[in-house]
Amino acid sequence: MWAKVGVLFTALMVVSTAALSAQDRAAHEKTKHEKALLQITGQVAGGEANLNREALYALPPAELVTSTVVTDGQHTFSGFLMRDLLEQVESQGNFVTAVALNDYAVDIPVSDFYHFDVIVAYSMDGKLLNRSGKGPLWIVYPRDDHEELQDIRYDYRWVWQLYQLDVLP
Ligand SMILES: Nc1nc2c(c(=O)[nH]1)N[C@H]1C(S)=C(S)[C@@H](COP(=O)(O)O)O[C@H]1N2
Ligand SMILES: [Mo]
Repeated sequence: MWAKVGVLFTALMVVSTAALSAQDRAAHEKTKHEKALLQITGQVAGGEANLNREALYALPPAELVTSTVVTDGQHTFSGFLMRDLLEQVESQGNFVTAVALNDYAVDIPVSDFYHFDVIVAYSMDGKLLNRSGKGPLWIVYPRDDHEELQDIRYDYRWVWQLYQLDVLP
């Protein structure tokens, strides 16, 4: 009797997994086990938040078409708004130190994220950003929409290979 139930359960599991495309199945498995892509520390709820890909994708999606100083022509970036992220973690800060995998770090005033639709991008032209490119996460300003953003003072805030935001008072 119990052996038969076991066989039935195994059969159901095979059927439900088979309903997913190979691609979705791989994405699902990866997301489940993936460690945090973005670490947020400092003036946030609980003092720290670690967000994996699944948590980042749960934020309202935002898209931005712009040229950059390091690529040719215009590109479509997908991600989420920096202000949505900071509100999600209940930020109380006025500055964030954005830290990259290559140890590059820069302080950015939080006011930037309210004056402009600055996004944290995880894909460019429909392709996920990876570490050998500017990924996994890249701070992207709506450079083409605002002349004042076409300035070196803003260029250095476009942190690529972003992995940590330290929220400062
Ligand atoms: N991770 C990371 N992001 C970075 C930098 C960097 O060295 N590392 N340089 C910054 C600076 S100074 C500028 S002007 C822009 C463009 O830099 P790049 O031409 O070196 O890509 O990216 C910014 N983001
Ligand atoms: Mo720079």
